[in-house]
Order: sequence, then C-alpha cells, then structure tokens
Amino acid sequence: MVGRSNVGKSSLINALVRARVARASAAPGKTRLANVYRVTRGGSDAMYLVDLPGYGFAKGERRELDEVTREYFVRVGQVRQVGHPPALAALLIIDARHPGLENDLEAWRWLRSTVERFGIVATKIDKLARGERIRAMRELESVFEDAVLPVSAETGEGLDELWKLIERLTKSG
Ligand SMILES: Nc1nc2c(ncn2[C@@H]2O[C@H](COP(=O)(O)OP(=O)(O)OP(=O)(O)O)[C@@H](O)[C@H]2O)c(=O)[nH]1
Ligand SMILES: [Mg+2]
Repeated sequence: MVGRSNVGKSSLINALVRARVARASAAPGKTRLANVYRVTRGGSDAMYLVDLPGYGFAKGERRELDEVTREYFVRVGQVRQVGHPPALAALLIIDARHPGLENDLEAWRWLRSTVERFGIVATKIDKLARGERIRAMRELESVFEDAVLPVSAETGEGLDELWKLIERLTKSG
C-alpha cells in the first residue's frame, strides 16, 4: 500500500482483514516504517500486505516517495530475482477527492518504472456525492491511464473487488 500521508492506507488494511491490526490516525505521518502483515484467506497461499509510510506530509519534503518505500520495492525486487519468488505488487492509494495531485503522479511514474505489477485504488469514496464521484473517477482514470478501483474503508464499499484485484496482482506466473 503506497500513497500520500493520511490517505487511508492503514485503514484500508484493517478493513480488508476486518481487524484493527494497522494503526490509523487522523494525524498524518502515523506510519513511519514498513509494517508487514501475513494474511491467509480460505485455501489460498499466504500473502503479505505491507503498510508503507505516506508521502507529502513533512514540510518541505521534496521526494514523492520516502526512502523506506523506495528501498522496500528496490530491495524486495532484487531478492526476488533469486530462487522462486512470490509475486511483488504495489497498490497506489489515492484520495478520491483529489485526483491528479503532482506527488501522486510522481509516485505513479516511479512505481510504473520499478514494480512490475501495480493497481490504483481511489479511497474515501464515501465522502463524495454521486455527481462528484462520477467526475472524480473519470478524471482519475484519464490521469492514470488505467482502471481505478473506488473503495471505502468506512463503508466497506469495493473491498471484495479490492481482494480480487490483490489476488490477480499476486497470482504467480
Ligand atoms: N470517510 C473515510 N475516512 C477514512 C477512510 N479511510 C481512512 N479514513 C480516515 O482517514 C484518516 C487517516 O487514515 P490512515 O489509515 O491512518 O491513513 P494512512 O494513509 O495510513 O496515513 P499515514 O500512516 O500517515 O501515511 C483517519 O482519520 C481515518 O479514519 C475512508 O474510506 N472513508
Ligand atoms: Mg498509516
């Protein structure tokens, strides 16, 4: 899970596993390290959901992704080249209310050039009224040139689809 500070990455992990495992907070900059959660669902193989620190919070911060996040994808990518690696995928989490922010676009460019598999998720969709929502989704899909999945950690909307997306992204082969 990659995204701006306070976008709702930790909340989304909690909503996905239906438990309060990841610490969420109204104050941005809560998650400072990579927190790894091992998840098993039904008969499928175990997977790891990784909650990464957000970007765009520290004042004067220039880089779109913090060092922990960059190192995570670069190093895990290197380790994966040895042996029989599980799939590595990134989910870029965007605030549905703010399509096309420059730091999100930079994060997207970096991920696209670094991680083989990634998906884009628009969260806090519950905060948008119908008309705003249609407009925001249209704008997001045009900015990111890809399908964007609307979800809410608050109402649970889109979580089944998000699990399907995660399963698709992490399928071996
Ligand atoms: N309405 C609504 N609020 C949400 C949703 N997801 C998260 N929030 C709220 O947004 C705030 C930030 O959530 P976090 O999950 O801590 O955000 P984060 O991306 O992990 O933040 P950092 O760890 O600082 O990078 C909290 O107050 C959450 O309750 C959502 O889908 N809908
Ligand atoms: Mg967090």
